[in-house]
Amino acid sequence: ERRVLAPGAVHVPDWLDLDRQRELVRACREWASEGPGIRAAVMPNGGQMSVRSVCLGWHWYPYRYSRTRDDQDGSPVTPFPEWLGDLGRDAVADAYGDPDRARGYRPDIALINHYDDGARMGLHRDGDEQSPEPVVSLSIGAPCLFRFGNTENRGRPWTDVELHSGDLVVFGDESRLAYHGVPKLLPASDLPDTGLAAGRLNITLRVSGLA
Ligand code: MD5
Ligand code: FE
Repeated sequence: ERRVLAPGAVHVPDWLDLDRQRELVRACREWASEGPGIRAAVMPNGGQMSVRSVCLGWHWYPYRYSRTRDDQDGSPVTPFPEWLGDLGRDAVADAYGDPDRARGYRPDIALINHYDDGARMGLHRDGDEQSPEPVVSLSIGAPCLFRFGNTENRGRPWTDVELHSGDLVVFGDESRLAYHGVPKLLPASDLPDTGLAAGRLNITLRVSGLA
């Protein structure tokens, strides 16, 4: 099942089977424990983000990318693994129903965000990448309310969408620079056993366009 949210934005509910979700949870746990570990990024105004994040390939900190963890211990970022790029390519092919569209898709960044119960993400645009290629978003664990806005400003119109464990969303074309956010997590009942103890995991795959 594919739900087109807007031109270039496609939601595929339950795209990851349970084995894949468990594999990703295991991998994220490992990545989060490497080096200085998972962290809540600090914004230029001194505020701390409520999600905790870890990066592969390029390290994001508000609002730039680096090969080193410049807001932590300066150590090199964990490499982006080949298998994750393959998963991203499959995601784009399935969401757009067009293998040709995905053939050249080579993500080199993964941003892994963990939301605990009170965490949220305000409306923003993902504009630090230099490439117009799509962002692949994978959700695991507790469901959330995802707010998909417009490309002009943080205000209406927006569309609220529930994202559940296993869901895929691909944001490309006109939707690549749309405002979006996560106002809240939703009550988690009858969750599949992914191995995630609590909260929500979101993995985004991106093309940096950086050398
Ligand atoms: C999340 N994460 O559900 C979202 C999924 C982030 C973030 O927003 O920056 O880590 S990514 C949603 C996204 C990416 C790129 C473009 C658009 C949405 N969009 O145009 O709506 O935790
Ligand atoms: Fe974002």
